[in-house]
Amino acid sequence: MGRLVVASNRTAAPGEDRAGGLAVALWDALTERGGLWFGWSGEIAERETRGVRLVAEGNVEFALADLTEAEQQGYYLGYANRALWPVFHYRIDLARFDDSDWDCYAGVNRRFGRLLHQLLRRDDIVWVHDYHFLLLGQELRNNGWQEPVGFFLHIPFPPSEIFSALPQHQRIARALAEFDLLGFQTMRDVGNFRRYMAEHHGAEELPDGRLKAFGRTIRVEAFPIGIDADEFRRFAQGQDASAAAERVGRIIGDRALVIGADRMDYSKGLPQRLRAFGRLLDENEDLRGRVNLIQIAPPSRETVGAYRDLREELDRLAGQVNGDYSDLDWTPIRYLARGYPREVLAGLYRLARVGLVTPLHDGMNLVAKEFVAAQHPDDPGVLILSEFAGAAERMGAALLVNPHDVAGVADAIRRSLEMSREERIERWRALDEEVGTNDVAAWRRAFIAELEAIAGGGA
Ligand code: GDG
Repeated sequence: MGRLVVASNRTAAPGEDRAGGLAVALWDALTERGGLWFGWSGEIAERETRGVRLVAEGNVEFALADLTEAEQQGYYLGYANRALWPVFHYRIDLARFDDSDWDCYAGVNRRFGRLLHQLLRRDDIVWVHDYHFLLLGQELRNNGWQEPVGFFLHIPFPPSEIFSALPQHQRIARALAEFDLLGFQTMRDVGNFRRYMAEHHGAEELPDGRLKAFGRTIRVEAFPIGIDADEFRRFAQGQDASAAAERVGRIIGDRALVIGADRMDYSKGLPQRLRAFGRLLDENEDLRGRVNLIQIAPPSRETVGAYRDLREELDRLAGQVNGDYSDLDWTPIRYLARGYPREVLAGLYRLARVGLVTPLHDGMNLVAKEFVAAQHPDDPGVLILSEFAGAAERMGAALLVNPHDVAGVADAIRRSLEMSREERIERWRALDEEVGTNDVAAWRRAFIAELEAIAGGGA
């Protein structure tokens, strides 16, 4: 059995934050069979350095390449986060299409492709991750690599009309066709991709479901990512979690807690969520003084303008609701623009009566799954979930909402607060079954098995 080679923008190299299901899942996959993890070192070099830094830990090797300042601006903050991220999250209005950003993005993919190719051995299987490396498969082929390469997209794939707004969509599609296996989060993403390929590139669907395009045959499938449910369950019952719950419990007393925790990103629907909570208080006098929203929102990508605007909007909205409704002994929204350890989050999820997960679009959304895993089986909280989160495809037992419908979300919160214990338990059991069965280990095993089948000529 050959090595597994993972390529992703950030890695879990020694010294990096390894918390989080994804880093752990990939790490487990790499240690199981030995492997190589390739990506950006997180360092900015003065000038383009030619090579990679190799670090080994057990049977896993990390190969880390630096970016130059110009590359970080053009490839990472530029094309990846100002063009691809908004377009893939259905926000053409926020996208900036800049030819020099694209050149830089293509240049980094080319350079990284060359670096990675030098490290590959003939029987390796290669698994590339996410929107930073859409061209990496093609770059490996340009360097002569003929063995299977798989790709997994963590964010949504938008409908054909939106994807084709990217000035470089043809080039990207051509590059994607060089992968042998394309994994998406949901059937909706798979459908969007297939329709785009059919409409723009005359792709044909073979009887076995594979796609024929650009003279290549590609397997295109949904692999919904999960969490390490056991770990999160343990967190929720651990000491740090209880301590956090106690600390918050002292302040909120017997008021019901509604919790949200999201990276501060415009895809997460945070302004709409604060408005919905405001609407709940507008319309339900009896709930004033009886319910608290804690919204944790660690800032991210703060140098990108759209993220700075979001921060200002959230500050203003939280201030407005609190200004309108706070009383001497009650502040409705605790809005915390900082991150907390996962154990603390788990404790708050378990304490909460309602988990509010209302992104406008989201590849999957792991917070929804973590909220479920953290609940007490005999007295679980209610998950309110956006129908536009990938997670909704298999978590229909949540209260599904349209995150743009502020009144509808407010109603769902009210309904959750009033829901009988029997109904809460019934819904939670269905959700917990899904989260426990389709966990992150199942996800990576399914993907790797598929890639191996291709390598073995089985597909
Ligand atoms: C991308 C896709 C897809 C949140 N606040 C804190 C904190 N978190 C953790 C959560 C969760 C993770 O960050 C966020 O994962 P999400 O899935 O919700 O969202 P993205 O970061 O946008 O991830 C997404 C995912 O990739 C995997 O494929 O599901 O759709 O956008 O684990 O708990 N963690 C800590 N402190 C915080 O304050 N430590």
